[in-house]
Amino acid sequence: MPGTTKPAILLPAPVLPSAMEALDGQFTVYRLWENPAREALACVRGMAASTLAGPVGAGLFDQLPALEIVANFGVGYDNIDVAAAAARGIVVTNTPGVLDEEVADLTLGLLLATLRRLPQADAFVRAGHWEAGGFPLSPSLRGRQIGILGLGGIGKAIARRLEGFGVDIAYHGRTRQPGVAYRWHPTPVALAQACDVLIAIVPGGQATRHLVDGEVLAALGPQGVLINVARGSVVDEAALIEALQRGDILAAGLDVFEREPHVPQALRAMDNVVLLPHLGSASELTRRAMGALMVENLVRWFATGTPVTPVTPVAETPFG
Ligand code: A2R
Repeated sequence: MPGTTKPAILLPAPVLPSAMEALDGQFTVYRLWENPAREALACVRGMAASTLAGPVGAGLFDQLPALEIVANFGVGYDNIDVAAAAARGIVVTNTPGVLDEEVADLTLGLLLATLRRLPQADAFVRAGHWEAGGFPLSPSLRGRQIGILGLGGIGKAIARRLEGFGVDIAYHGRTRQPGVAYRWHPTPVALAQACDVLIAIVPGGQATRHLVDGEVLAALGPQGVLINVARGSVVDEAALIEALQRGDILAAGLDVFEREPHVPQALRAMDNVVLLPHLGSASELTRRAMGALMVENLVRWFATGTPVTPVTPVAETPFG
């Protein structure tokens, strides 16, 4: 029958309309939320995943015996059990590179908003308080030492921008990077001790769970500012709330949370935090580019057997 030669793929949750259209053009698409028949799932060879679709692991793989590839919408793939995928010979791809500059832009915006208290100042004007007196003076970015926790593609894009701001930059990763001029610190605590702004931009998953804990926050110090644009799991949220309440650190700018979209009431009630609903790559332009790369990974896999951006095999599963 014409048309049945298109590979069958599964969508666990809706994706961007532009990506949906491209997928419908290239594949026979089964939508999990429409409860496709078991026989349909048996012929599914590809999957388009995202953090919105929930965890993708052995449970789902067991229902998809013909699955060859999981193409993730996003650079972080802590939503996918890559070890379970590898054990079944399933290829996993992500969307690195196309969002680095966008996430870095957002990070600088969040950093400045947190230090100069821009959302609080906007609320001040809207509430009509300006006519009764000026807005209190804010902390500053001037003279600060910035620590980047995870100097990868996005971390470097953040660092490039920070160079223009004339601030000191240091970093921590598991290894010192050859050819990088920024100071490397061997542990997150050592980085936090040397800095008064800590920007978390490591991948999520078990290996980085609570990398920023109470000890790291204490090391950041009473003038310290934490910016988290990585994953909620990277920061011990309970320890962060305590550190902010006790004045162990000054302020925080958070784009990600441990149980998104739940944001603890304690954080929502604080005046020294800026809270965003996971906006990192969330512009129309960049989300379209991510969708196109996700689709291209599937198309290339079925056409050539070589996806564009396979996830680099890792020693330990980032599945958290
Ligand atoms: O550890 P290294 O030298 O491989 O450096 C990587 C670092 N990293 C870690 N640092 C400390 N402890 C760890 N357990 C650890 N695991 C990884 O994070 C590297 O410098 C950086 C990750 O860089 P990329 O793989 O280029 O990721 P990209 O595109 O910058 O995105 C980072 C994350 C995503 O996975 C999403 O969760 C979020 O940003 O949007």
